[in-house]
Amino acid sequence: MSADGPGHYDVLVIGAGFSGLYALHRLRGLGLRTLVLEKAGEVGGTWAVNRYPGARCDIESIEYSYSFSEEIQQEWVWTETMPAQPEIESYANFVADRLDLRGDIALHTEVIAMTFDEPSSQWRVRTRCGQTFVAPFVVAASGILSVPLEPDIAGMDTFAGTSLFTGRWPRDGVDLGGQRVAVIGTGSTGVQLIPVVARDAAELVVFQRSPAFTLPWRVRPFEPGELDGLKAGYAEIRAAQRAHPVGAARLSAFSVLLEMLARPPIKSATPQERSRAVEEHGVLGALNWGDVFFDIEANRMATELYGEAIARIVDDPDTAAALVPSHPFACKRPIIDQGYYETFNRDNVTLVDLRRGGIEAVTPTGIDTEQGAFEVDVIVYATGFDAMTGALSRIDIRGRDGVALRDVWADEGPVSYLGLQVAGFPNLFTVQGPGSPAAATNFIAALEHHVEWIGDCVSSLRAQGYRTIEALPSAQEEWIEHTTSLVAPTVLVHPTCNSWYNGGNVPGKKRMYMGYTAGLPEYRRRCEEIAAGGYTGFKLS
Ligand code: N01
Repeated sequence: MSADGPGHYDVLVIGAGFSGLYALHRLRGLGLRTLVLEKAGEVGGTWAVNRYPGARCDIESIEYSYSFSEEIQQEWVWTETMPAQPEIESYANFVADRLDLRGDIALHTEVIAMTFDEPSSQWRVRTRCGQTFVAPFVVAASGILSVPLEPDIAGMDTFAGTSLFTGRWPRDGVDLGGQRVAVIGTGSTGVQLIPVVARDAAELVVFQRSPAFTLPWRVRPFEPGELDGLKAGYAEIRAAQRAHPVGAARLSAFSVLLEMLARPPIKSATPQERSRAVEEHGVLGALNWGDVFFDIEANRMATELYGEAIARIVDDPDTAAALVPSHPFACKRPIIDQGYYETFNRDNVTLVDLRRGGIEAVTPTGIDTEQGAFEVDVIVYATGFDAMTGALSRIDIRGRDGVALRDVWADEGPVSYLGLQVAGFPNLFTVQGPGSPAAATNFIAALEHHVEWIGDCVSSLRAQGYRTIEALPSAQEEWIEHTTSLVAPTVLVHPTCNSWYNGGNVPGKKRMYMGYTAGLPEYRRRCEEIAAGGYTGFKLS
């Protein structure tokens, strides 16, 4: 590791996931002595630990990949249209090797505290092993979905069988053959996991608190020569991505939603037109109306149709009814699946709709609910994440006057300026912080922009002799007003929606929509304008 004193660097990066890997490459390329601190024993971040069966990205591989290196995008070989977890993890390792990053990554190095020393304008960063690192700049590349949320169910630790958490699935896998398995949680993770577990396990009991809206999708291996053809046109593919609001111009979970916005309203459709939509296009046809995002009544009408579409797939009418969501469509992240509803026609699968009676406790032999007891050998918790702010809230981060970041976010909600900085925390950059487009876009496209903006900013400050940059409270306030005004007319903020987008999935977390929904091109334009204007909204000193 390159250092001019024990633990002294120009920039410290927290996390060696996709953001951290690119940050290291970019910052090093700018001549900055950079060290990445990673708590895990491997690179890849969220994609290295969410190893549950069925884990897969819902954006096409040729777009869910770094665009900054022509060599990397030409050399790496994707095998499927939408990549599965093992391939994404291998890709992260390939990039780390190809760019010779490992020498500047400290693995097994968990940051637990950091303090901004005002006289020296330096961050002092402490790790669990007791090391201290010092640098004027810190880039938090700690992930938006990197802190798994374990539910608070009585008796969880008394279970005598195997407890598994999708967010830290055993590296060597788990043989579920012949086992009675419970899955708790039916978000994106549960919806991917459930069809695969159903095929492997002797019995599967799905504990569902909120049914998902999910659209069927075909993932397939590339045909011979297909990937080469795509790679030959990579310049056009990347240009189209850059121009697209979600940073993915080909079909993805997000682009399906965007296309819906341009569709006619359900409210002016005739009953025949509505029925035909379901007959011809199933669950997608049920939801494919332009007014569902803005009009809660239209949303309810679409949900009713959605129920009809489910009933055409799921044989048992009770089970079909139990799979119909109660929250508005689109207030949670879109999900795409492979054979989710068909799974509930299997003899070895039981659905427990917790809206009819919740979980009371985990016992040594299984799960007790208000509807009865279920004996199982394995419990899988697919219960989500403390998203966006979770990773940094777990570090004791002290900015000006010793103020703790976790207290600011607890009191004011997940505030930030551009999702890049929080007022009162100079020289601390957040990659994909709250208020940035991350949550509703192709994360890789979004992170590339953030990393590049941060690198340019640090270089520019140093060239001009500035030591600190910090978001102004007034600019932060205006940004939050702007981001919240964008979603105010939509179902994204409906009170019945508890989602990681708004923090409603974490007990006690202050609710605030944490994304920027005007799209990546508009966001980029604003960030470039701010930089060109001498970093308007930031104080430089
Ligand atoms: O988490 P979630 P996730 N008792 O929060 C339930 C990304 N991702 O890991 O909704 C019973 O969506 C909870 O119920 P409720 C993607 O961005 C991407 O599935 O709170 N149930 C919900 O059903 C995604 O949005 C990919 O009522 C409990 C589930 O657990 C994000 O990760 C794949 C419970 C959590 O769903 C998060 O998805 C996977 C309890 N005590 C993930 N506590 C792809 O790229 C929670 N639940 C495709």
